Order: sequence, then C-alpha cells, then structure tokens
Amino acid sequence: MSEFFQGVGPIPYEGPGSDNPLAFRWYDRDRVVLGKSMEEHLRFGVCYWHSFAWDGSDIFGAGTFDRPWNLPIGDPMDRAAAKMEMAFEFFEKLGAPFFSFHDRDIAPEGATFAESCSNFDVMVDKAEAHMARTGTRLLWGTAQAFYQPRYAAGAATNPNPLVFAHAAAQVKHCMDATHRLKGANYVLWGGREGYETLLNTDMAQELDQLGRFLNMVVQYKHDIGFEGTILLEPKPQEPTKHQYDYDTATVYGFLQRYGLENEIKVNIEGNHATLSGHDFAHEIATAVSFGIFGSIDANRGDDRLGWDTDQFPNSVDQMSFAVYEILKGGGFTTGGFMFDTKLRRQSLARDDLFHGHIGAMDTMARALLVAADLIENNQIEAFRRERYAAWSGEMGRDIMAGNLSLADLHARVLADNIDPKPVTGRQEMLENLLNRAIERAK
Ligand code: XLS
Ligand code: NI
Ligand code: NI
Repeated sequence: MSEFFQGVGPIPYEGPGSDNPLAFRWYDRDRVVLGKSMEEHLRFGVCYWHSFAWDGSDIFGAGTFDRPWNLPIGDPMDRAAAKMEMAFEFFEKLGAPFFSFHDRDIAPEGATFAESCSNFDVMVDKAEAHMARTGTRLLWGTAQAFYQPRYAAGAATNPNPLVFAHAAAQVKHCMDATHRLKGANYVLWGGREGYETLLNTDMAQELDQLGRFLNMVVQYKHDIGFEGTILLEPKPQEPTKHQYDYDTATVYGFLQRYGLENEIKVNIEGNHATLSGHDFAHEIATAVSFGIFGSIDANRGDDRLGWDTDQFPNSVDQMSFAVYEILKGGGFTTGGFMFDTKLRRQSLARDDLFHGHIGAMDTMARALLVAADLIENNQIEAFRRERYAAWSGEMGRDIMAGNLSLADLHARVLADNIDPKPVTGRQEMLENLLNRAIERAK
C-alpha cells in the first residue's frame, strides 16, 4: 500500500506548550475527565464525503484538491479502493476512533440498482477488512438519497411511489451494511424531503409518506436486530426551501405524530442549529428535554454567510456551553462528535486535512475541560436550581400536580393579595462564570 499523507502522522499529543502544528495540544485521548477518558467522552468521527469524496469544487469552480482517486481516469471500482486506502490511512494517523459514510461515498453508482448494490457490497467487504486492521469503528452509515436526479422532488416525499420504492431499497441495503459493520447509529438526513413551492406540493400527503417511510425503517431495524440508534438530522433549508425536519422541536412533533418518538433520536449539526435561528446549545437542550438526544455533527457556520459552510469548529467559547449541555444530559451513548466539516477550497495541500481535524479535536477537547469544570464547580447549576426552588414549595407542587385550577388561583391571588416582585436573572454574572471556567481550563 503506498502512503498518501507522506511524512505526516501518527499525530502525537504534545500538550499546550507545543508549537508543533501537527500535534494535539489538548486532545489527550487517555486523559480522564469526570471518570471517563477523553476518547470515550468525545467519540470523534471523520466524515468520508467532505474529506475524501469531495474534490473541492463549488457551483462556480472546478475541484481544487489533490485527490487523485476523484479524477475520471481508470476503473471506478479501483478508484473507490484507492480512496478507501487513503481514508483509512488518514483515520489511523489522526487517531480518530470512528468514521461515517454515505453508501455512494464509498462505492460508485452502477448502471442498474443491482450493479450499485454489488459495487457497494464489494466496498463494504473492503471496509470491514480495513476496520479490522486499523481498529477504526463506524459511527454511522447513511444512504445518499438526494444527489441523483431521480430524487430531485424528494425521496420518501416524492410524488411518485416508484421513487419512494427506490429510496426504500437503497436505505434497506445501506442499513444491512451498517449492521454488518457494527455501526453505532444509522442516520437519515432529509436533504430533499421538503418543497420549493406549495403551488405543486401536497404537504399533508408528503408528511404521511415520510412518516410511513420512517416506520418502515424502524420496523426493519427490529427485523434484522440492528442495535444502533436511528437518527434524523434536522436542517431548516438547503437544498430545499422548506425542509420538513426544520429543527429538533419540529422533528419531535413529527415523531410523536407518527408514533416514533421512542424509536428515533436526533443527530444535531452545529451549523444546522444556527441556520434554524437557534444556538447550538439550544438544540441540544431541546433534544435532551424530549429524551431524543443522539449524536452531533460537529461543525460551525460563518456569522455573515447564511448557508451550510461546514467549517471546522475552532472556538472554545462557542463550543463549551454546548458540551456542558451534553454532559448534563448524561453524555453520549451511541453518538459522538462527527466532523461533518470541509476544508476551504484553497486549502489544497494534503496535510491541510490534518490541520482542520487537529484544531477541531483540540477545540472540542478544551470545551470538554471547560464543561467538566462547570459541572464540578456547580455554580451555574446551583443558580439554576435556586431560581426554580419555589416550585418545590406547596403552591408550586399543587400547580404541577393539577390540584389548582385557574379559578382557584384567581381566588388565592385575590384573597392573599399576591404581588410577587421580580428578581435578578444575573445573566452577566453567569456569563462571567462561564468565561472564568474558560480561563481556568487546562
Ligand atoms: C448536509 C448534511 C449531511 C448529512 C449526511 O447538510 O449535514 O452532510 O450529515 O447526509
Ligand atoms: Ni450533517
Ligand atoms: Ni450539513
């Protein structure tokens, strides 16, 4: 096997004093934080698509990256095999425990569905061997049901049931592979499950189709005994104007309506959260509150660009409180931090992929230290608890137990002349506490 990332890796941990750009300064995989190693807390994953399948092209320009397997020269299956060798060389050198793929990232689409399936099966065999050799595990698999022109009007939400059938067949095949590779989760991101204009859209019909599709997925998961988690990935728009999985709260309402709230959780992407008008931590807290927190696509957007720029997270300030919400919710079970991130088009040297991931892993590791500090020193949680303490008092308990009606409260407020005074919410003081934890983290 020839080495692609020559002279780079394995990436060592050298600590915060190191100036070596190809070393970790904060991600020390065996370091124990709140009783678990950093590796177990963070469960980092590398995505196959942006890192290896994408050539750096955008809608205005051709590919810029040095990814020889993406040039249309030679047998597509040989190119897929070369791409996979380089991908596993990268996972192993970086020291990320997980990766994720779309079916079409690892194997080329064939002339027929049967040929696509057999191409994919050949590559899944190879992936299994690479995984055994390197110890890299699968965080999740997913079917790419949005790229092909057949899915332009949606996959599960397509007006044509034959397209629904095709998507179902593709997802079944990809679930089988994910099961075989012992994936920890299976993801569905509804890139085309939405609409451009109501002039041609029967929304109620499309939502029922999506509900049916996901019930079939859950049924199949149980039929084959797949023990991973089924995850939906919310996103408000892009590529469609109105996407049905807008945000976590919308997804929860949808899951309840179709009886799936105990079967499916969410894969929250940092920049999808901000595109939906929410803080990243808000989406996590929403999922934790509803009991549907699953996994994270760890990336960020750009404050001045309103689309999915998929940049590497690089701000400890932005990530710390999100990690705090995850830890408070109990941390990851089957999920992890998957880098659904891409390099900028001009970052075209081979080792740029390392710089992107190293910075992101160090950022998340440092955010973990901040979050652990906030949990250990407990000031924020103590303040929150105190703020709601009166709900454990008599009136609070009676209200929540349903023992008091509007009329009862009307009578009580009149009789006792209840006139509560507002109290400080201490936002700035709490923001300072967060900043202090960021200063302390080492
Ligand atoms: C696109 C999504 C996509 C999913 C996987 O915006 O983030 O990359 O994570 O299909
Ligand atoms: Ni994503
Ligand atoms: Ni995205």
